[in-house]
Amino acid sequence: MPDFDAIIIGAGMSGMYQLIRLRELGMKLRVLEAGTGVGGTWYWNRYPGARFDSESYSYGFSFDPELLQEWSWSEHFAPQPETLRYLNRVADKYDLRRDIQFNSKVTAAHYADGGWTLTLADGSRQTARFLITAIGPLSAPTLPRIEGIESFRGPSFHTARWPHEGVDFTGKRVAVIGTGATGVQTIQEVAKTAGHLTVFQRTPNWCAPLHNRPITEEEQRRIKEDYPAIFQRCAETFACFLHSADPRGTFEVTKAEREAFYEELYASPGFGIWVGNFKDSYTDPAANREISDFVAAKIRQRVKDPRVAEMLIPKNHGFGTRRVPMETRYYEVYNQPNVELVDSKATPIQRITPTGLTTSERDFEFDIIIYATGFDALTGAFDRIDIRGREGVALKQAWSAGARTLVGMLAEGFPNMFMLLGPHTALGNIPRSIEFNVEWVSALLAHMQQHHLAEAEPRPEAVEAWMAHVMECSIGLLANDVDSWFTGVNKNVEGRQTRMIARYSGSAPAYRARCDAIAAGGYRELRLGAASGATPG
Ligand code: NA7
Repeated sequence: MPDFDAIIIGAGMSGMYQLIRLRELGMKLRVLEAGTGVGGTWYWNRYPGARFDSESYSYGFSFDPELLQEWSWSEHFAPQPETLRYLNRVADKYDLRRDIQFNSKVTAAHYADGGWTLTLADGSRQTARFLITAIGPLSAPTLPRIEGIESFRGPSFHTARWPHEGVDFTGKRVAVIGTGATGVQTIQEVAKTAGHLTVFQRTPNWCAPLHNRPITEEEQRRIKEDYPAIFQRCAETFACFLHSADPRGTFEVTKAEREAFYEELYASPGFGIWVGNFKDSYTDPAANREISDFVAAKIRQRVKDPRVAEMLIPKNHGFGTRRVPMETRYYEVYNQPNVELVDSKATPIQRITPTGLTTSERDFEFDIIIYATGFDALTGAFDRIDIRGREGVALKQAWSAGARTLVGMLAEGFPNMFMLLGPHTALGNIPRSIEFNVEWVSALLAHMQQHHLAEAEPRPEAVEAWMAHVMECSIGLLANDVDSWFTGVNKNVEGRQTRMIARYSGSAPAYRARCDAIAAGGYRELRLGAASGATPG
């Protein structure tokens, strides 16, 4: 008999919710979590300035109406400490910690005889019939491959491994390497107190104003009343945000109307400017040029030094074809006398030294170095565990030419492994996708329980058909021609140098419809077997 019916790896939002749902099936459960607390992304990413880019009230769990009324978000886009408090509150309310083993990093998961054996970093082992990975799409941090990185004598941090006690920058000489969504949030915060901040930017990103502000009492009351409508809206939009694309094409309106619409979006809170723009903004190059030119003009207005403004305007990709970092006075930071921007493409960082770093042009001295250099996205967290399925085949090997899944949740050759937010699930406003994935997996396990089925694996032809759909959804996207984690590129990771179709780019409603059809049809796309041994639950 296995130790558990199911082991869930990860106590972030997906692991927490999966635990809640599977308890309802009476299963014996264990969550293994590398950190010392719950929260996943919000546990690890404690860097200064970390906060939501989704409206807070569209981001929290939706499954518990009582919790929705009990919890009051303080800002339209909540800061990380508040989100972590919220998730701890959920853990308290559902008494989740009794099934979570903290400080428990899983290093291997091997399938044999209808179940999984997991090995932890301390060498201990646990077995379960079902393995559920709740390990996150952006959770495997990557440091830059720069010589001498170990030699720096001062403190240095990756943003996703931030010290719990925080860092004081007052009067310090600070370097930030990286200007993605994380770098942008970090820079605008560190610039407030650092003695001198040097930003090393390899590729500028198109950033847009977040327009965050506190939630008033009146707004709070309305939000709590409107929750059903808020989540209904999220269920209907392309990427589960409150925003959705404007049904008009960019050139269906006059130039004046277009400018007015862009102005309105630029002045509105949140992702509207990205995902609420004209419908052809990211498929028609001419349309994309219009919005890019508009945002470039804004950057030129906001940054006083024209040379610096030009450095901050992306030249190799159009607006919205990479993740748009949301900002609060980010561009104005470069007007401050204590902030310097270095072009790391023109003058690459050659090595980290004991006292700072050296570029092809000059030496820099720093007290603190911050690496905002991102993640081995989508599949990186899987690659960091030695996952082996039937006949000892390694998942990393099976996915060497790109991940192959059925609806992002199942992989051929890896029976009884269910991936929450695996590659090819709809992402967008992530908790909405988490809730859907968790409920789909829970329904499958309930079905197996009812029918005394002990083994589930996707059929090869179903995987083939799903992969064809994933490919089809990506046709015509301008983002395909740009290096970013969207296209599976991370220059700091071996084997991630070339672009691929790394994620699902269809709509969330279309994704859910496909998953629901599988369930409604009795899971014909899966080989469900009454394998040897006990049935679940
Ligand atoms: P990103 O968006 O992957 O950004 C990483 C940044 O780090 C990006 O600007 C990179 O430049 C830069 N980088 C990486 N390696 C180097 C080296 N060696 N030298 C200089 N600069 C480097 O990660 P984030 O954490 O900001 O965001 C990830 C997602 O998390 C985000 O989209 C949200 O959805 C949440 P590059 O662009 O590769 O030239």
